[in-house]
Amino acid sequence: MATKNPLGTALIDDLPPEEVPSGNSGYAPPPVSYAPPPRRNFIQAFLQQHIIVLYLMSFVGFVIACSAMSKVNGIAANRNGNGPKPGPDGRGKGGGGGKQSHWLDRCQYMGEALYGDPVYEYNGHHYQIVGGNWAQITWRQAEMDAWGRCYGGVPGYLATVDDAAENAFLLGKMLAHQGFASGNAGWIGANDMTNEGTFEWLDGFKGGSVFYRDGQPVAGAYSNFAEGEPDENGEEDCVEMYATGQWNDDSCYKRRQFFFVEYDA
Ligand SMILES: [Ca+2]
Ligand SMILES: [Ca+2]
Ligand SMILES: [Ca+2]
Repeated sequence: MATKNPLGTALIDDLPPEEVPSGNSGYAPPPVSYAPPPRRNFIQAFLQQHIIVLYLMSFVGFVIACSAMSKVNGIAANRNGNGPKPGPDGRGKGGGGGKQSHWLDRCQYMGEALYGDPVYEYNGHHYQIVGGNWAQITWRQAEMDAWGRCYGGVPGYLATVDDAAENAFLLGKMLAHQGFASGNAGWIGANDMTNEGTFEWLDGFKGGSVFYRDGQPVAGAYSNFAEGEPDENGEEDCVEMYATGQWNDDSCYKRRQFFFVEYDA
């Protein structure tokens, strides 16, 4: 029990220990907070921890995008005839100047892509006669369709007619086609898009051999224009074969019933 000193105040020994004044008189410890530390936003934490990985992923994505764009531009350049030139074997062009490898790779991946049309063999090459009286096909549509076909591991192309025998073979197949009707015509690979009046073949992979210029056939080359043709009547840069077997230059965007696909296989 507390004893009193003569002044009547409590003796130090009798004070509760917690009430003993410390050396820092008046010091009050800061209140201790037991609230959990503020939680960092999850995304913020993720970004901080994985920032390097994210930078790397962005860079890889950028490289892939650049590569894809360069491919697209390469294809466009090829289509404009500004792309890589044909190899020493002369292969490497087609489709108005396109690079063959894309189409070749596609055919080697796809195998055959004949779209139901029969295949005929003539003189070491194979052919399809595509269309019917009901069809309405521009030269450009025919050209692209031909490139999308595959036989023997190679893509097709709008036919190059090298001589009268090949012309007669193709004509015969068109006339015999079950969809043929009088007056129908079919697109062949001849055109004078590059230089007006200078007609050349798409030639599949071989690239644009000229067979007619300055109003007459190139020496040694075959052509079979009808009387008065080619006449560039309006703007006519693509060549069709009439049901007579004779040829006419006509608008590439007129529609015809047939087109002739040739395979170098
Ligand atoms: Ca041919
Ligand atoms: Ca023309
Ligand atoms: Ca014409």
